[in-house]
Formats: sequence, C-alpha cells, structure tokens
Amino acid sequence: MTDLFSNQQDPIQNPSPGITLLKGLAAPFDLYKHIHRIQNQAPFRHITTPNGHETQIAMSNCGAYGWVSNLRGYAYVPKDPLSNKPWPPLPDDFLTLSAQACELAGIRPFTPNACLINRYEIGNGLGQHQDKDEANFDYPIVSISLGLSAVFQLFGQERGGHSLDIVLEDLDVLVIAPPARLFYHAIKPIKADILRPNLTQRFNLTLRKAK
Ligand code: MD3
Ligand code: FE
Repeated sequence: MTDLFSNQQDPIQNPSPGITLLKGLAAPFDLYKHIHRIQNQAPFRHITTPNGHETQIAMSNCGAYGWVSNLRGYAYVPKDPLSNKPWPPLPDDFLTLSAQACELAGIRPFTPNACLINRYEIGNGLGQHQDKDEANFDYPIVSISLGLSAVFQLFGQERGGHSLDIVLEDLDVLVIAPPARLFYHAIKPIKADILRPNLTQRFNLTLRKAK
C-alpha cells in the first residue's frame, strides 16, 4: 500500500537507466571476515595517481586482477606491486552476491575477475571520474557498500553538470550497467553518524570483469 504515513522503501530501486540499488542485499554475508583476510595479504594503501597526487582513500584488491595506479597510469595487474605476489583470491561469497545482484537487476550474470576495495575515513571523498580501465564496457560493475553511508553522485557522459544523488547505506548493493556504465560519478565526503559513533569507516567493494 502507498500511503502518506508509510516509511517503507522498495528494496529494489531503479533511480536511472542502467542503475539498480538493492537495499540490504549484502546482509546475509559476513563480508568483514573476507576484508580482514584480504588486508592481511594485500594491505590497504594510498596510491599515487599519474598526476603525482596520493589518493585520499586507501585501496586493496582481490581476484585474478587488481587495479593499480602509479606515475605511468592506471592498469589491472595480476600481482600486488607491494608483495610481487598474486592478489588474494576472490571469495565465493562475492561471486554469489554478484550473481544474486545481477538476477535482481534483470541483467545477464557475469564472472567477475577483479575486486577493488576502497576504504574511506570520515571526511574522505572521491572526485568525479569515469571507470574505463576495463576491457569491455558491456559488462556491469557490482558495488557493495559497508559501514558509514555515502552520497553517491551520478553525472552523465560529460564531466560536470547536474547529478543524481543516491545514498548508499551499509549492506546496499548497486549494479551499474549500460547505459550508465561510462557515466561520470563521485562520492561526497563521508560524514560521521551520530547514531553509530563507533563506525569510523566506509568500505566499497566493486566486482568487475577487468579483462
Ligand atoms: C557508476 N567507487 O571504485 S561505487 C570506483 O563508493 C568507484 O567507492 C565508488 O567509483 C565508491 O571506481 C562508487 C558505485 C559505482 C562504481 C562504478 C561505477 C558507480 C559507478 C561506474 C560507472 C558509473
Ligand atoms: Fe568509479
């Protein structure tokens, strides 16, 4: 029923073509268990971008390929440059969650082979950018949010202009598929949550087919 006094929201939302927000879909999984194991093998690090600046957010990866950045540019590589060893394996839970998300979004499932993990502290954000280091932009990206909420901003094919703002909460899963796949997007600086004072971080995991 849709009445003025209902505070229920649809667990499956389609705020823009190609974008599906699956509220709380990650709840059944203990994803922190996996993050802790991954960060023991491939610690979070602030990477240097081609313009010589260090990223605000810290990053790690798991899967056959990991996304790295250095003064030469951005790339997906099979080994962690810090250890010169392969990235930790992609946990089965991540593949299960990705398949569930694609099914609920009504798109063809894909087999992710890369997972970038972003870690935000309070005050950290991510500037407007496109994700275009993957080989084939027809494949979707599945994003999982953990911890503090974020305001995700979706722009269009061009940088700037108006944005559609979407709140990503703890345990939400976002599926990004064409026609939104190459849209510019950003994360506003993360705010503290007065109701959860012990929460000081946000994690975002993006499952991708890199190559
Ligand atoms: C829309 N991460 O890792 S996830 C990134 O919350 C990235 O850490 C953000 O942007 C984060 O590149 C946003 C949601 C997301 C991921 C990829 C997209 C939205 C996207 C690619 C195209 C359009
Ligand atoms: Fe991105």
